[in-house]
Amino acid sequence: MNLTLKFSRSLLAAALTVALSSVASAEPPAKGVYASLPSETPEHFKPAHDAFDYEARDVMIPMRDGAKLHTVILVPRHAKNAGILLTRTPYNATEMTSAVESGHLGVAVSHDDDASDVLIQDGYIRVAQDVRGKYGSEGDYVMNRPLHGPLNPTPVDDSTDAYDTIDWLVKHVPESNGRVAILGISYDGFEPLMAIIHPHPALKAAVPMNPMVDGWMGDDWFHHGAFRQQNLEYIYEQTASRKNTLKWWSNYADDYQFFLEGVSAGAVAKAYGMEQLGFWNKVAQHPAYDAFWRDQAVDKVLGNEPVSVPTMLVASLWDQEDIYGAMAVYHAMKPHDTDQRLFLAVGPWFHGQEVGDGSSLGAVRFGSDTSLYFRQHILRPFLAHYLKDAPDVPAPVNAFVTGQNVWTTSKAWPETNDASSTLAIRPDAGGKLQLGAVAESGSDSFVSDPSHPVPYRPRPVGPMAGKGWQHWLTDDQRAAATRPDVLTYTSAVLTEPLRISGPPQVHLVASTSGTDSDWVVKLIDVYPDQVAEQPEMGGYELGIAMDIFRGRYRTGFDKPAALTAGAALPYDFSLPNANHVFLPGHRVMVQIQSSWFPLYDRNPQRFVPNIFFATPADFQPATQQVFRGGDATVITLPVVKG
Ligand code: PG9
Repeated sequence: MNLTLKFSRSLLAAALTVALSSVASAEPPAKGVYASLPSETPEHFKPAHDAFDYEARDVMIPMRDGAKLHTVILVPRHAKNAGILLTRTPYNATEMTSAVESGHLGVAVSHDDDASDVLIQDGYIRVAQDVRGKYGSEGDYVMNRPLHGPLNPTPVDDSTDAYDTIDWLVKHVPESNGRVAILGISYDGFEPLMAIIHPHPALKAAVPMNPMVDGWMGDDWFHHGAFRQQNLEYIYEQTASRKNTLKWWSNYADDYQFFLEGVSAGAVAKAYGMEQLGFWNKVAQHPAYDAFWRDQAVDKVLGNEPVSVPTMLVASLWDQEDIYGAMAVYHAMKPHDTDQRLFLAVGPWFHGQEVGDGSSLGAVRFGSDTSLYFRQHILRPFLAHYLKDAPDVPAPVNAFVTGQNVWTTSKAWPETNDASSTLAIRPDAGGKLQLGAVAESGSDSFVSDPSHPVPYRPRPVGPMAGKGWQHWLTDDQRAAATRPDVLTYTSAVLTEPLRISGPPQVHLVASTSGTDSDWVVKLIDVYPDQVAEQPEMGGYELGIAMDIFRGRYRTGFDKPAALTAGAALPYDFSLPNANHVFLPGHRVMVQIQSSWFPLYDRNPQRFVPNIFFATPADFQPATQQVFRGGDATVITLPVVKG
C-alpha cells in the first residue's frame, strides 16, 4: 500500500474522530425529561376502596374432588353475625356482582337476578359462584349436571358442590352467623333445588325462582315433546366455550324465515357445527321422554326426599321459559311437607319478573307493583325468619289473582274452597263455546301446512332474548284468530265472574290425514269490545293457559308412535297453571291449531323416527279435524267460587 493512501486514511480517521468528538464535546445534549421510560402500569395495583360500603373477596373454593370454584363474596362493612345469601350460576359470578361498578353493595349486585333493593336492608353477605366448568371455575361443565347416579358416574354434582361451598363459607367468612340461604332464577333456580338434596346443615332456606326442573315435559327444551328450537342459540353459546365467548350468529332478521329455510332443528344445528357439542348431541339422541330426561327431572328426584330445608318456590303465570318447573316441584314436595317448610309464591309475571317491575306485563296492567310486593312482603320476611330469627313468616301460598288483580293467601295450591268445582267447556258448532252445557256433535277442520306454520308471535320473530320475548305469552291472540288454520270457539258474554285456580285439563278428540301431528290448545280471556280505562284492550284476546302437545306421544311420552291417518283419537294433557278471573263482560275463548313457530320445531305430519332429522320430503300438509259434542273435545277448568 503506498504511503499516500495510508496517510489519507489516517487523516480521514483523525478527521472522523474529531468530528464525532466535536459533536460529543460541543453543546451538551439537551437534558431529556426522562432518563428511562418504564411502564406506567404498576406490577400490582391495589384499589382504594375506603369509600366502599362493602368488601369484595374473590376466592377459589375447593370441592371434594379438588376442583376449585370461583366465588365472589361481598361483605357489608361492619357486618357481624350476618346471614349469607348464595347464588350459584352458570352465567358469570363476576358480572353478577359488578353489574354496576359502585361502592354501594345494593348497586353493585343490582342485576336482573337479584332482589337487592329489598334484601340489602337486612345486611346479608352476598355470595355468587360460577358453577363447575363455567367462567372462573375449574372442572367439567355439564348442562344441569345430573345427580351422581346412572346419568353421572362422577362423585360430584351440583348438590355436592353446594354442600362443599356452604361448608367452606361458614368456616371462612367470620362475619357470618353460620346460616346460609341459596336463591336464584331459572338455571340459578335449579341450583337451590340441587342444594336441598342432602343439604348442608347450615343451609337454612332456599328460594328456587322459575327453576329449570324438567326440560322435556314443560320447561326450556321441549313442551310435551315439541322441541323449542330457538334455544339452539342458547345451547351454542352456553356450551361451545367456558366463558361463552363464542357467539351465535344469524343472516336473518326473522327467525320464522331462518328456521323455515333451515328445515329441521337437526339440520340447523349441523349447519352451525353443533355436533361438536355434547349437550346438543344428547338432546338430538333423546327426542322422547326416556331415562335421560326422566331420571334428571328434579321434581321426580325431590318427590323422594324429605322437606328438610324451608323452601319458597316462585312461579310466574306467564313464564315463557320455565312455566312447568316450580309447580311440578311444589306438587312433588307437598305430600312430604310434614313440618310446613314448603312455600309457594305465584305472580303475574314473565320469567324472572319478580325481581323487576311487576306493575304490568305487555298490555296487561295489575294495578300495583306486584314484584315489589313480593320482594317486600313475601321474600324478605321469609329470609329474615330463617336467617335472622325474625318473627313473621309468610303464608304457605301467596298467589296473585289476575283479572281481579288481588293477592290471596292459602294453605295449598291450587286454591280451593268448599264451593270449588270444575267446569267443562266444549267447542260447539258455529265457533261457539259452551260453558257447562253440551255441544252439538260434529267436527271442524282446517289444513295445517308446514310451509306456512302459525307464528307464535308477530313477525319478524326475533331471537329468544330479543324484543318481545318476555311478554309473548300475553300478546293479543287476534293475530292468530284471523288465520284459516286456527279454530276459534268463543262463549257468550259472562254475566258473573268465573275464577279458575290450577291447570286446565285438555281432552282433545281429533284426527289428521297425516301420521303425526302437533296440537296447540289455548285458553283465552276475551275483553269487552271497548275498555274505557284502557282503549287498547278493547276486544283483546289474552292467553291465560296455552300449550303444545306432540301427537306421536299420545300413548306415552316414552313411546312415540305413528297416528292412524283419519282416525278420531283422544289427546289428554294439562295446560299450565292459571289463577284468573274472567270478569263479567268478558268471554271465554279456546283456540286450536297445529303449529307454534318458530319457537317450536315443525311437525312434518308424517311419522319419522326422529323429527330432528326430518328431510324436506317428509313435510306434508294435513287436514285436521276437531270433533265436538258428546264425549268429544272438552276442556275442564278448575273453578273456585265465592
Ligand atoms: N331457563 C333459562 C334458559 C335455560 C335454557 C335455555 C334458555 C333459557 C335460563 O336459565 O335463563
